Amino acid sequence: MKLLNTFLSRLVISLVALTALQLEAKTLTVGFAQTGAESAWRAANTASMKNEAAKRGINLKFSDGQGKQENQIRAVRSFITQGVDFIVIAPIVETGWEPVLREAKRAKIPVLVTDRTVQVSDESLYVCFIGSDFYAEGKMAAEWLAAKVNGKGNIVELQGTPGSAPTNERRKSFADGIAKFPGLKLIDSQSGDFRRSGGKEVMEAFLKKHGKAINVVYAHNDDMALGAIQAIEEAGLKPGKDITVLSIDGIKEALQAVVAGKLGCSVECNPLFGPKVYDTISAVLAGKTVAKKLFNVDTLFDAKNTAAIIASREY
Ligand code: GZL
Repeated sequence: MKLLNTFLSRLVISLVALTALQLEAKTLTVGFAQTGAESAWRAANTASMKNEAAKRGINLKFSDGQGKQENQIRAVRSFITQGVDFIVIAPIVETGWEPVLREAKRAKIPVLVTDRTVQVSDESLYVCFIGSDFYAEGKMAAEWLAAKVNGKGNIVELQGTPGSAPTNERRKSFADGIAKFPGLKLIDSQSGDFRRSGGKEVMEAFLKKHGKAINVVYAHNDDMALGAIQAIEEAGLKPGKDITVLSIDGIKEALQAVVAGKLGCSVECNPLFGPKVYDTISAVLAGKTVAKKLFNVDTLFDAKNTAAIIASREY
């Protein structure tokens, strides 16, 4: 009898240990190389990725690139060494990713690109892209402006991070959009690096250089637009009256500026795609085929439609 009890208790212990091991084995580990913490949009994007991972019991290894590609590449190499199940990258700039993506492929670790696109010669180096269509955003902004100012005005542009996909595409599509209106002239363009302080400093310089010749400010993101609005007011001018300001992202503080009449419009660029990223990772690990590019749907917010929705905005 004693022998049987010993055998049974040992059987129970090993079954519990096996179950624990199996449970441990099932915990998904994802390495996420984020660009940095340059804007309110970025903070919302990071929160979405972290909160959703916690909700799903995913072991998220998070790395803040602090605005430098070399930090991101170092983080990806560390994820490979750690043997994570999946790697997610929000690439600061479009180029320079091929070598480390090949290392991930050799290690048989799938990579998902979010937020900003990469330029590679071999698209199989990443599973798919999840983010917004930056070209469409710039086009929507240009079309809104042309209607707002009847196709006439001198524009200064606040560009985002040099070499980043949103900067490249928002600049090109806006230029393509205003090209149809000879009365709309781009008189100056400079990077504020997607930062509020950058938008304010560059706008102060534009005001010194161009003064009252400026009719429009086109900012590649809301943080820079809000910085520019501050500079315009400090110069004794009225944003929304003396100068039309338009931007992209749709953060709540920008929508409040739209309602206040200081910001003409903000084209949404929704950052809350944590759920979509993890759903896609689960689908890929389950052997399902996913589309190469999964674009988020973005809306333009201006005086006509912002007041009604602002309370419900999550970021
Ligand atoms: C867009 C994202 C951009 C935002 C900025 O998807 O990469 O970077 O427009 C952010 O606010 O800094």
